[in-house]
Amino acid sequence: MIFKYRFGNPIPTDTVVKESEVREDAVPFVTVLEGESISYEMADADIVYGLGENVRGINKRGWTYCSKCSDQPHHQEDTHSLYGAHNFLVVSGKETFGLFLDYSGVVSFDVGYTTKNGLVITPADWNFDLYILTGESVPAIVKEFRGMVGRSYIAPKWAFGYGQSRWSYMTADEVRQVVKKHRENDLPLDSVYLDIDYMERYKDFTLNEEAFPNFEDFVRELAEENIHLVPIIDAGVKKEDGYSVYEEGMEKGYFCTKEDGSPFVAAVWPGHAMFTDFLNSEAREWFGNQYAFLLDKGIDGFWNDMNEPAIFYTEDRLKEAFEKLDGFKGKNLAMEDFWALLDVTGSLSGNEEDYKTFYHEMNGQRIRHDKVHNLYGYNMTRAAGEAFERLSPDKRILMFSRASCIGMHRYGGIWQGDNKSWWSHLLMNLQMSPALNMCGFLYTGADLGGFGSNTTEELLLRWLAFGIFSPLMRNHAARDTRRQEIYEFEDIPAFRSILKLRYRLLPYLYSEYMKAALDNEMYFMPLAFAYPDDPRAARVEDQLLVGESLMIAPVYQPNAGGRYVYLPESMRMFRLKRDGSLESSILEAGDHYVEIPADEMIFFLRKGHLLPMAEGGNSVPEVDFENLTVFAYPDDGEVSYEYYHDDGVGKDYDNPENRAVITVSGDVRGYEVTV
Ligand code: MIG
Repeated sequence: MIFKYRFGNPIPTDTVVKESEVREDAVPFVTVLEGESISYEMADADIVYGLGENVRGINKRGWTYCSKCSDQPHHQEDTHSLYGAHNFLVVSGKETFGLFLDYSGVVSFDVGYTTKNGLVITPADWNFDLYILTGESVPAIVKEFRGMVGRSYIAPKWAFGYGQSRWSYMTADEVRQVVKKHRENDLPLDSVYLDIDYMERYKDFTLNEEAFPNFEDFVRELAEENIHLVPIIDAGVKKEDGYSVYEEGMEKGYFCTKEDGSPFVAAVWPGHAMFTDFLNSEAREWFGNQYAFLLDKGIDGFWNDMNEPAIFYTEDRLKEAFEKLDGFKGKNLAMEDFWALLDVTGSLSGNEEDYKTFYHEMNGQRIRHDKVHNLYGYNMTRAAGEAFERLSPDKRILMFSRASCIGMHRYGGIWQGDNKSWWSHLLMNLQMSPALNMCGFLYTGADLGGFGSNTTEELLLRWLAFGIFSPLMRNHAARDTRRQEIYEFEDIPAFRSILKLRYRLLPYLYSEYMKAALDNEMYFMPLAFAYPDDPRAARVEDQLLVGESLMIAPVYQPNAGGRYVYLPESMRMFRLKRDGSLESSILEAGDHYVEIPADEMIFFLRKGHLLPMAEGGNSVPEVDFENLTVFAYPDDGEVSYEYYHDDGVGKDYDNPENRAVITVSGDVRGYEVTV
């Protein structure tokens, strides 16, 4: 059941697509203190799931989170806000219910931080829709919520292949080298990402013709090798006379303005830049149309960056900073003064005050940015998604964004922003994944190996052993960090076998992804979602279910050599050896210490479930999705699996012919089947 309550006069977010009637009775479960907070008293054993992109564990208890899209390249355990704003959670325990705050402003969720059992939600103002959802189980509540916010974005099948990225591929030849080295080393690859360096001085929808000459031919040349080029698009539009996107946007009044109506300018990568008013539907349409510049050149995938929006500095703030700095000149700096001095420059980027100085024109209303902050990246990606429907109605286009808000999940996926080459961020990647799925974000993935800081071979191996299960599987690193392409490391065979396993698992992973998207199901699940009556399963923070058949237990610590795994029931364990062979054995329910050297990995097949596998290949088009080997762990007698399969490019998602049922019976051998 969905219970909807309206407070004040909410700014429309267009997040909810299935309308429910506004109720007037008391809100169930929670206590609403109008103008202050929404609260709930948890029982000791209650678990809180959800909140999408946030730090900490699968169970969100014990911290305060704040929905405020933020550029957080140095985030760690005590960070409150990341790139997305995802106001959906489920309380599971004494009482089980879902809660969603449909709201465009900043909101904090104190989940047992101030007091152990207090869940306190505090929106910045009192204009929002509050939804309470009930259902017979946590997954049922999630499904109800997902139905309410609409179908998740579906990526083209090639985008389930491995992608290589690095901020600083400066020329076409450098990209060619990346492709060549993967192919030479027998390493699968489907895409190479272009970061801001492909543009002419960081100008959106331009090309650096010198570094990337004859771009169309280059795109075609790579396509012949089954490689897709995926360029980045930044939110800020360079302010430069003669640059058509700037001039047109100015002429039409499509950029955000300051209070006095003059254009709002802030510095990001291109230098002084304008911010398209994505909340204005005309501006959105106009910006979306710009993607045609690259679509027309054969590009079929993009990533949207810097759309929180990130602001390095504004002129006003900079001026203020220089004035303050002047005050320090010639002064004998006491320690307090010294810290204050550091703070002057340290607070220039992403300054809270700057977000209160510009305005949007939304449905004929002028709205200050901070009231709608969390809708900005969402609507940039919506601009692209809506444009793709017009410009490429029959072909899927890859799109994922850095900033997001629920609602955006219909137009694109997300990557998890700037992480670090830290072991803790590998675990965070795992823990965040089901929370994102709950909020509708299925096409997700973190920068494998870590973006900032220097990675190590072992960290990259372990991260990939988890990453091969992520829909978005991309190795990405910042410029000035250690080279992170697989071929830069010593033990290429170990990487090769892990990567190739991804391509053997693709029929299953893609099928599970599609069913999750089409049926509003989870792709990554906490164990408790499938084993609700097992109190031990509820506390497992470092294992996940991947679709209906698999459980994973990645290694996320250095020099570990193995780990403890908890099995809620007997499962069939697969072990990938460095030569690519798979061994399997049956493990009983309970706790196991499993040895897992860094050049091997394990995963589990659940009892009563099937795993269809392909021969593999070095790119998605090379994978045969029709002649499969099916592995089983039959309970007793017959086991079936609903296999989703389509051409991976078109949009005929609901065709019943895309679903075939595979049924086998007998022992645990591999079966050959053709679908
Ligand atoms: O301020 O385009 O998260 O993936 O490599 C950094 C350069 C801007 C942030 C993105 C990252 C990308 C980088 N960008």
